[in-house]
Amino acid sequence: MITFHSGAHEGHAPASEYFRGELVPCFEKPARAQYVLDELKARGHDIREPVVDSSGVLARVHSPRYLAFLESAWSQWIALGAGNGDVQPFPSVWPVRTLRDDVEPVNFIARLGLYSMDNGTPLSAGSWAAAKGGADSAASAAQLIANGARSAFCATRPPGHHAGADFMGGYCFLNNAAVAAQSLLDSGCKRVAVLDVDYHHGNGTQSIFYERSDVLVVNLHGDPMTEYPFYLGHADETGAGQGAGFNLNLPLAAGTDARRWFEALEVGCARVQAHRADALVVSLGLDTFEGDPISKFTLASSDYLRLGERLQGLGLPTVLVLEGGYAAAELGVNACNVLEAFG
Ligand code: SP5
Ligand code: ZN
Repeated sequence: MITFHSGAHEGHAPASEYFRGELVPCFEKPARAQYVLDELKARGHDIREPVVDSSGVLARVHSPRYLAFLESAWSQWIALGAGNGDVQPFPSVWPVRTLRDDVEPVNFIARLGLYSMDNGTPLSAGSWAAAKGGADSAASAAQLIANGARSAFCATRPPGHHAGADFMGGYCFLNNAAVAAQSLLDSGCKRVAVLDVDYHHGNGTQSIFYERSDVLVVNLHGDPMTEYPFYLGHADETGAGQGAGFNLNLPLAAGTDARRWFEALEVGCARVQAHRADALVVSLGLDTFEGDPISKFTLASSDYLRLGERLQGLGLPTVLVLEGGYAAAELGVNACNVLEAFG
């Protein structure tokens, strides 16, 4: 399968994130993509740098003020203090209910909070370039599909499915799956389906398309009552307005095993089939793996062969976009198992 990958990902390398109030090394680290690339090369896949500039489609998925902030965030941060280049900025205040989010404060940390859903999405010098390289990869994969290819893979990091129209979160800055879906529509598809199999609910993708009927969003994930992102991903979220009926959430208890997970996948696949989509985008999170350090499903490496086979069986032109998966050393085998079984 043709894979798009931007070398710019290496520039997104924050040192630490918060875990139970302490700073710990980041789970979402450059080695993840390196393991995937090494395995792709070992199995003879065709790996290409992105060829499409996603600026146009990004402006259709994200808000102008968020894109402007993100693009210049690191340079704004280092301009504020001589030593800031070696310090990670974290938000510490957020405009929750009753507070205003329509006025951008001048204070940098206050603006960072305005554009963040959590304090778990650290920035570093190359974050914008890395995220943009991922979005360019997603747009490139969509173009390949529009030109007749059956499938394409985006070996992207940082991931994207938690990023909403105007916020970052959950290690995500730009919503690569939404970029792929919107690009497919812009190149002539009438209906697209997004199937998100990451352990965590793809709140960003859901919210971006929540009031639209042209993009069906199906999510299979840890129950938000106990799992991140907590505040979205319940079964009663089915879409609104024109989008009523075009969102399906299949929350599963922490500890869910492969047997139960594949049963839920069948429900999701049936809904995708009923949408009569022209193309499919898969948010391929691999943090459903039994060895994942932050997640609680128990899929084995061989289960990703079964996943690839099932996705193939949908019979749709498909863009697969890498999302989470933090058992870094196994990430390459798990991702390549999906691609190989897809064929
Ligand atoms: C794309 C993606 O997978 N983002 C995930 C973001 C998760 N951020 C919250 C991490 C909380 C970790 N809690 C770990 C509990 C381990 N016992
Ligand atoms: Zn995840």
